Amino acid sequence: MDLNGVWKLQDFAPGTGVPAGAHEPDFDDSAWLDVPVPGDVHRALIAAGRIPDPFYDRNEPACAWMEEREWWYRLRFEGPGPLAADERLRLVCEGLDTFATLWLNGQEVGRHGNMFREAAFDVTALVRPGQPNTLALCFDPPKAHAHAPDQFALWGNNVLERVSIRKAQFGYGWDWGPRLPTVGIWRPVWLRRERRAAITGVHAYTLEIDRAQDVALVAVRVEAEAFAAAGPLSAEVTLTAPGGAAVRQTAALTGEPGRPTATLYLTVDHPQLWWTHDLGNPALYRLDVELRDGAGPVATHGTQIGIRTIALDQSPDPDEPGTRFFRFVLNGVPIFAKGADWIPADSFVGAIPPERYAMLLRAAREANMNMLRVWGGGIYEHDVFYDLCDRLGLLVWQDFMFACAMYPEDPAFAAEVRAEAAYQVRRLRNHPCLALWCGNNENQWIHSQVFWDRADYHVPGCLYYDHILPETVAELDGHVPYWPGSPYGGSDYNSAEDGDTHNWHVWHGLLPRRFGEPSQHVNTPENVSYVHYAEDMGRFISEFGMHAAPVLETLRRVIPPEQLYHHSPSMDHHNKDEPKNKGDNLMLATTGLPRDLEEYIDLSMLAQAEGLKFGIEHFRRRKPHCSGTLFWQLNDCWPVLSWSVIDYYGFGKAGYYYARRAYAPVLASFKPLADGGLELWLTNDTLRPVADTVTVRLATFAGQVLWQGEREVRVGANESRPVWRWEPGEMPGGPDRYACVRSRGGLFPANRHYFAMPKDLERTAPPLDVRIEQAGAHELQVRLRAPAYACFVRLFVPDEATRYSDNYFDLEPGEERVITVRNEARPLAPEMVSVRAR
Ligand code: BMA
Repeated sequence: MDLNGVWKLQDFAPGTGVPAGAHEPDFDDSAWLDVPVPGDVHRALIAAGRIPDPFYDRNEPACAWMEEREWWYRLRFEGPGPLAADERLRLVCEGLDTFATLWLNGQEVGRHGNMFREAAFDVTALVRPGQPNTLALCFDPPKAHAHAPDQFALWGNNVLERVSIRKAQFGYGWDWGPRLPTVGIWRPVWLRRERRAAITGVHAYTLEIDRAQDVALVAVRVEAEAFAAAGPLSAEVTLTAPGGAAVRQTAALTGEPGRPTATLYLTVDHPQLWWTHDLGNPALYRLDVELRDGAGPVATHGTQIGIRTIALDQSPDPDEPGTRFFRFVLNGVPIFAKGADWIPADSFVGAIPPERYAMLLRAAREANMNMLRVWGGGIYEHDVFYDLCDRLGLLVWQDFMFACAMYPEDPAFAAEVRAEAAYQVRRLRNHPCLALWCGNNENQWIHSQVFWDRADYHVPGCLYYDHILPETVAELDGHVPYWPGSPYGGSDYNSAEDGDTHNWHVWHGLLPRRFGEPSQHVNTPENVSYVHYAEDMGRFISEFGMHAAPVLETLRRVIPPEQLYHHSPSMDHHNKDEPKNKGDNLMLATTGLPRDLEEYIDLSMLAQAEGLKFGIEHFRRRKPHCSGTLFWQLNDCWPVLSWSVIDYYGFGKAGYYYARRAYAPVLASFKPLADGGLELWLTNDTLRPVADTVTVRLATFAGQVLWQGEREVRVGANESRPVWRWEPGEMPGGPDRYACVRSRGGLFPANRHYFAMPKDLERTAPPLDVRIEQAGAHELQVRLRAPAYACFVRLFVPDEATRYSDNYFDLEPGEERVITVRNEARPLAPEMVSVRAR
C-alpha cells in the first residue's frame, strides 16, 4: 500500500508538539499545510508563501529559522483489509530527513536518525484493519543534533556541525551551494503486507563472459525471511533478454531456518552485453524472482540487470616506470572514462522531478560522456538516476557520503555508518551502471595537507574508508571495485603516479606539494591559468574545472535588475567560492577583464570553455597512462556562479559545448611542443582502428591561407598517438593566425589551435551572415557564414528546453555551417533566436 501523496505539515517550538497532542489520532490538523510525500518542507513553505524563494537575491538567511523548529507530518489513511494469522504489515520509510519519531494511532512506533537508510517497522499489531489510521512523524530541529567538533574548516562556508549528522552535507553550505538544510520525508513511504515469507535481498552479478563461446554465466543470490512459512522455501528465477528469450531456474533455499538463501547460476547463450553507449548498446535483461513455500507463491521481486563485468586495472604501466594504471575495464576492455562530477540536482533533494534527471543525464550522454561521479557531499541518488544511467549507458562512480572533513568514529556513529553502507550497497549493487564504490570525497587528502607533520598521524574517519566500507562492499557486493577515497593513492593521497587525482592547482591556485611540505594557495592570474594542466601527468583526473557565469536569462531570474552587474552584492551572494576574485584572475590570464555584465558572462564562459578543452585534450592524448577525466562539475543545485557547465535551469554554458566536442569518440587535437614545434594527435576511444584523410591549415584570422596539407592517417583501436609533426618554423605561429584540422570522412569534429591566449589574439569580430529557416513547428535551421574568422559563435533562445546541434563554435573565413535548433516542449520561431560572435 502506497502512503505517498499529500500529507499535512506544521511546525512547533522544540518540544511542544507532543504536549499539544500532535501525535494523537484525533488531533485537529485541518489548518495545517499540505505537503507532498515524498517531497520537501522548504518547497511546501514556498508554495504557501511562508518563506520567500530562497534562491532569489539574498533571501537565503530568511529561511534559517526553520533549523530551530520541530516539523510534524501527519497522514490519515484507511487501514487495509483484515490480516490473516500468517500475515504481517511493515511500515517502510525509504528516506527520513533526519531525526524522526513516528507514531501510529497515538503509539510510538520507533525513531530514526539517518537520512541515508530506510526506516522499517513491524506495525502488524498497531494498524486498524479497514478503519481510519493516523500516522504522525516529528522531525527534531536540525540544529538540535548538530555538534560542531573541534576541527579545522576548509573554507568559510564549510560548516562543520554537519559531520555529526548522517545527512546531505552540502545542505550546510558549500563553495557552490547555499545553507538550506532540508527537513522531511524525502523518499517514498509504504505499508507492506507480507504473507508467510518475504524476499529480503536479490543480488545478480555476472561471473564470467566467454566471448569465444558467446556465453555468459550469471549468478543470482536470493535472500528471504520466513516468519510463518508453510514448509521449506524455493525460488524461481527468470532472466529475460531484450528480445524475449528467457532462462529459468529453480532452487531450494537453505541455511539459517528463518533467513534462508539460495544462489542460482544461469547460463545465458548469445548474451547481449551491457556496454556504455559509446562502445555499444546498454542491453538490459528483466530479472524476476518468485518465492514459494509448500503452499504456493508468497512473494515476487522484479528488476532490470545488465550482463557485464567491471574491474579497476591498477597494474604497473610499463611505459611510465614507477606508475600504475587507474583504469576501468568494462567487459574485458580498458576504457577511457569521460565525464563529470555530479552534485545534487536541487538544494531541495526530496522534490526533484524525474524529468530533471532525464534532462541532465541525456545532456551528459549527448556530450559524449560515459561516466558520472556521484560526489560524496550530496546524496545517494534517487532510483531514477541509476535507472536512467542503466538505460543510457552511463557508468557511475559512487562515493559514500562523506566529504571534506574529519568524521567521528564513536561506536554509535560507526554503527549508523555500517547500517547505512549495508543498506546502500544492497540497494544499488544490481545496477549495471555501477562502476566504483568510493569511500569519500577528499578526506584523506585534505587531512594530509593540514596534519602532514603530525607524528600521531591518523585520519579521523579512516575506520570507515579503510575498514567498514570496504568490508561491507566485499560482503554484500563483491564484484564492483572499492577505492578508499577521491583523490587517493601515492604518499600524499593526490599523486600523479598512483590512483586518482583532483587538480585544484588550476583554479584554486594550489601549488604542487609533496608529503612533508606545507601546502600553498597562490591565487594569482599566472598560477590559476589552465595552461598548468599540461604539467599534470596524473593517472585519472577525477576533479578539475573552473567557474563560468550562467546565461543572462538565468541571472535575470534570481538577481534583482538593479543588481545585475559583476560583483554586485547579489551576484557575489550567488558565488560561494572565497575569495570571489578567482574568476577575475582566470579571465586576466585568459580573456582579459570584462567591461560589463554581458562581457562578464561571455568572458567567464570563454575562459572556462578554453580551460576544459585544453585540459581534456591534454589528458586524452595521454591515454592510456591517463585513463579518465571527470571534470568538476556537470550541474548546479541552485542558480549560481560555479564550475558547472549546465546551470540550474538547464541552460548549457559554452563549456558544455566545448567539452562535448573534446569528448568526441575520436578526437583530433594539436599539441604545441616545448621547442616551438607542433604535433597533431588522434585519440581513438572506439574499439576499431580508424583511418581518414585529414586536412590541416595554417591561416590568418583575416583569411589568408599560409600553409595547407593533406594526409592519410591511421590509429589503432582504443589508441592515442601523434599522426603529424611540424618542426619549429614549419608551422610558424603568431597571435594573428590559427591552425585547424578537418576530417574528410567526418571521423572527428573539426578542431583548431590558437597560438596565443584569446585576449592576445590580433583580430576583429566579423559581421555574421545569418539565415534562419523554419523546419517544422519545433525546429529551425540556422545557416551561418562569416567573411573573416569568427570566434565563439553562439545561438540563444531564452528557453531552457532548446537544444542546439552545436553551439559556441568558431567559423573559418567563408565557411558555411547549418545548426539545427530544436525545442520539443514549445514551438520555435526565427525571431526567438539571437546569434552573436566575438
Ligand atoms: C572539491 C570538491 C568539492 C568542491 C570543489 C570545488 O573540493 O570535492 O568539495 O566543491 O572541489 O572547490
